[in-house]
Amino acid sequence: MCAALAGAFAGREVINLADAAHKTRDLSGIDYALVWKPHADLFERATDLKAVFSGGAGVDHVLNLPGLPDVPLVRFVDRSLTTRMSEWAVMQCLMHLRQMKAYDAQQRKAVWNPLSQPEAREVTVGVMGLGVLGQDAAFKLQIMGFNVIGWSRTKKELKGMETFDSGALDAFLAQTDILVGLLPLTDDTRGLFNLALFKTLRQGGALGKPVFVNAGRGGSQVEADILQALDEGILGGASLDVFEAEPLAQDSALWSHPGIFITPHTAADSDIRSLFAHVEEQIERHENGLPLEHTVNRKLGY
Ligand code: NDP
Ligand code: OXD
Repeated sequence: MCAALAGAFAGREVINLADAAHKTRDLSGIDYALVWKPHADLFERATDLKAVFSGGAGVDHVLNLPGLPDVPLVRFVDRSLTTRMSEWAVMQCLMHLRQMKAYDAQQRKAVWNPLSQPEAREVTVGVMGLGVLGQDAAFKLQIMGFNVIGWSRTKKELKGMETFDSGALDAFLAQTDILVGLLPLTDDTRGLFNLALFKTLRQGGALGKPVFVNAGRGGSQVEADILQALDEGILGGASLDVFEAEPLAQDSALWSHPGIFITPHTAADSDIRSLFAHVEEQIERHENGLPLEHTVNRKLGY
């Protein structure tokens, strides 16, 4: 981070609080804070903040920071992060479409056994969350040939895509073969991906059984229910990048389940230089009297 900081925020004083030398430094008079997992006393010390910037696209844990001041909270929105997330979502959907778990198991046993191969257009991918990440992923999944539908709190009009608002969840799930979760963690989305929901996904589509893919937040999924759904044949597979508790415990049964792909919350890393450029741009806007972009609605929690 230090190397990236060296070229950032030209003409401004920057205090890197990861540097122990600033442990007791007076932070009153500081205008902006960029945070991810800050010291517990940050907001007691920085009493004059004009805006807080989240180091990530998700803000669930930032909203829970003790003493978070009532100033605009800006989240990270970035082309590179968005592109990486779409790469991950498309890759996971293709891995399930092309039965890569089964082929990997066969390869380990030197088994030559071609499996049935549906085409992407026979498979409906339902994307939950049609924000910055969900929309980009949805369009790129369409380009790969999947039939893509989407669900969000407020209904979206997206070219060539059937969309649903939050009141039409059951109709959306009933058509979905691969469910892709790109939702923020809020009071409304906590525990949403549970056994009851998995049971309402379409059974008997081109993949045989539905698949669950999640890179939103682990707090939205019930991991015991994912395992149960896989073991009872309600789900045919899963891809998880986020977990109820991170890092995922060594003894979690998710690690060794033959139907699950696991990545360690790396679907879309924040590029530090892009993050600093985004914060710099927003500060410039603010100081030029323009509205801050990507501000969080604290009532909605995202
Ligand atoms: P946005 O805020 O742009 O989009 C959020 C979407 O979720 C919107 O479409 C919103 O609906 C929808 N939504 C929120 N609450 C509900 C609800 N209760 N019911 C239905 N839809 C709802 O967020 P991003 O797309 O930028 O990011 C999504 C999440 O991805 C982040 O919050 C973060 O948790 C996660 N993330 C994960 C990363 C990783 O590496 N695994 C990296 C970056 C982000 P509406 O459009 O109506 O407002
Ligand atoms: C984010 C994340 O929210 O990395 O940016 O999960």
